[in-house]
Amino acid sequence: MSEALRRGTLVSGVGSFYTVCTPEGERYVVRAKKKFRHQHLTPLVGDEVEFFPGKNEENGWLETILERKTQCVRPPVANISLLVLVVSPEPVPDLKLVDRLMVQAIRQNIRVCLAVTKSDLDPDLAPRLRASYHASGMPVLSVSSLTGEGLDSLRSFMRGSTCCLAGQSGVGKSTLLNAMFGLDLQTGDISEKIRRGKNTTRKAELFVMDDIRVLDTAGFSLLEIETLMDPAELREAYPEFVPFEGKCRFSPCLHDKEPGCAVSRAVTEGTLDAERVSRYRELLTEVRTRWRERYD
Ligand SMILES: Nc1nc2c(ncn2[C@@H]2O[C@H](COP(=O)(O)OP(=O)(O)OP(=O)(O)O)[C@@H](O)[C@H]2O)c(=O)[nH]1
Ligand SMILES: [Mg+2]
Ligand SMILES: [Zn+2]
Repeated sequence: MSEALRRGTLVSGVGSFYTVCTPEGERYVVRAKKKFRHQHLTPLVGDEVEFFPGKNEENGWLETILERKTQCVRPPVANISLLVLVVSPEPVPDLKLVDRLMVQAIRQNIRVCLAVTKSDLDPDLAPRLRASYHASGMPVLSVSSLTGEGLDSLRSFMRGSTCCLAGQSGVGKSTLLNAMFGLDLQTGDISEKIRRGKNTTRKAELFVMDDIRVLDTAGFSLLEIETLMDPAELREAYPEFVPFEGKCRFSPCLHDKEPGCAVSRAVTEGTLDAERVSRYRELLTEVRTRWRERYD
């Protein structure tokens, strides 16, 4: 007797074993078929899949990965509709990482917001970042898992979405999910010596609540992401440049060092945030190099 194919969501993966959750809330551990490896297709947390549950106590098999609506490389997750970027006063925010993740999200039409955690430690960080990202349109929320500040606003923001929390190790992603949803995720200290997190969360895991699906992911750093795209496309991922399109002396203008650039003018006039534009230019240089060397 052949078993029936079932539908479910991939909620976690360890090695070659994956946990799949059905719409009824049943969980099964399955293994990926070899064919995925031949297709260079790695199952991702968040994937909608078809699987055979497996008989008796045996593990089942992952049969099909359904078409992905979105797919992120870092963190490696599929089908998210909201990326919650998380920064905190400590570890010191890496805004290059924030910008890069924002680019990745915008290019796929994934909504993005910035949660500034640990507001109890420095209430000024969120307002500062809000000013800096104002022109980009990215919402910046001030939260504290310790005092509870902003947790309701963030929860409302996440309602109806499949959300992924991403950012450096130690910013408080797991602590935030525990505080917001009463979960019991393991959290870690910040190292006294290097002032960084200790990579407490090791893998991505999806939690399904009533009207929110949320992914906790392992912290990572700028070193782990590379951005391969046509340099001209990077500009499109900066919403604050849109009002200046067609206003530069040269067209197309990458808003780098071209004379008569409207973006440079806006920076001088204080309409655009100088640091954000300067980080864009750094990233542009990297993207250009990477694009030139893409066949090496
Ligand atoms: N003061 C304060 N400390 C916090 C807050 N949120 C988290 N922390 C502390 O920050 C440290 C790191 O928290 P985690 O939740 O493990 O951080 P994470 O982002 O999940 O880190 P990784 O799993 O390593 O990526 C812990 O010592 C937490 O107690 C907060 O709102 N206020
Ligand atoms: Mg964590
Ligand atoms: Zn320009």
